Amino acid sequence: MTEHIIDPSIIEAENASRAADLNVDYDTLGERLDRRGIAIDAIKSKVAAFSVAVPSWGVGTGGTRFARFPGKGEPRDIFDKIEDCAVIAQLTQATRTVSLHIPWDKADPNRLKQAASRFNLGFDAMNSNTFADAKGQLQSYKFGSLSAADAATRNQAIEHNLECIEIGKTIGSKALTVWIGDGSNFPGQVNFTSQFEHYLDSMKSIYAALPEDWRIFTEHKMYEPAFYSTVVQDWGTNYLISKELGDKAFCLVDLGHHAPNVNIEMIVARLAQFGKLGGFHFNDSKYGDDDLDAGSIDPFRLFLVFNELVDAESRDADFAPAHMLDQSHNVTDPIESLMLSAADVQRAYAQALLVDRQALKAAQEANDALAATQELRRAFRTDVEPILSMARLEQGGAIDPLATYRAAGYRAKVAEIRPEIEAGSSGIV
Ligand SMILES: [Mn+2]
Repeated sequence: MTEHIIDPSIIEAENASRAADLNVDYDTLGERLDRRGIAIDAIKSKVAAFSVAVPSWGVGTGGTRFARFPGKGEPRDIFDKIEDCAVIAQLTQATRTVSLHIPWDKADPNRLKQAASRFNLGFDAMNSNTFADAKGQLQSYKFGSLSAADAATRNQAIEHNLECIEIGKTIGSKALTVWIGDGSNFPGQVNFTSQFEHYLDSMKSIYAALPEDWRIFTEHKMYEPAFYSTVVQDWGTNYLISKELGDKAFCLVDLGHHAPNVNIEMIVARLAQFGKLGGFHFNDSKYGDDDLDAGSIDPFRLFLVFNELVDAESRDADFAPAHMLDQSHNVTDPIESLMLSAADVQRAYAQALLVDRQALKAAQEANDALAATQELRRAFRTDVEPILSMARLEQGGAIDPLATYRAAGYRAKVAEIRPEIEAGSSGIV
């Protein structure tokens, strides 16, 4: 029996006030889609089955290099975080898994498993952390971790990743995501080649410990915290890594980890074509790794990414990249941001499902650029909100997650039992 944190009667009352309008909106959209040869219920089913993982670190208030402004009722530990994730899942019905970050979320794995199963939550990819020093660790990662010049430091970083796999095995995770901050700040500080050799050797040791049914995801990022060079700086290097490691290794695309204006959807297409697209960290960006809410800056780009994913899905039924949000919430209630972001990712998926693939192909083959791009724009301009709302309603979620969350007064309630915590690591990866 799944436990509910938000009293279902609150959700029912909130939904009751919106159900009549939703039914009209859904039927109207259904008629319009029907004229385009699209069955709205089929789209709704796919949207309902869609899930994006919530990062445990996302439910805490984030920060910048300059400051962190803690919010009220912030989670004190991973168990509070799991409860916050359960609220997001209950209201949106779009986030069935939680992604843990070790050592931030370190706890008895059996307790973690129990805590999540109370709310019928599963665990997504494990995330290792060798970009910061953990309390009491022997070697420092100041000058690198998996690619460090010092063998003892590399070994410690490898051991940490092996520990993440062990924890993950107990809690039912099936993947490890590795992102390192290794790089350099000065020309000449490191030898690019030997640094990357060290990295590959370390990753091979980690790969060797992966269970048979696990995947390993490597995440590229152009810069930061190293500002002159970064070891895994772009998708090309990421692809090389996945090829060097083997069939269980895949590339993870974090939308914020590219230079402005980079054609990310094309990177997605390339990685999918060659079977190396592992998954996503969804967020949005104006300038760099801003970790803004998914779809808040450039929803068209998010749609174009999903257009490639649906295209890949249409060619390969087994195509199933991992979806996760990776955001930092500095000025909003993280639960609110994550709920809206999950819906925005779902929205991009729903819009991409509306693209008439045959018409698009015909336009492309006829070199009719405008007809092709109009096909995409028509899908993107369709307001699919009634589909998302109906999918939530039918699964016990909220037609309007934000309004329902506010009506439930969750944040004020947990603020009473969770004492304010000091500003700590914000965890932007
Ligand atoms: Mn990320």
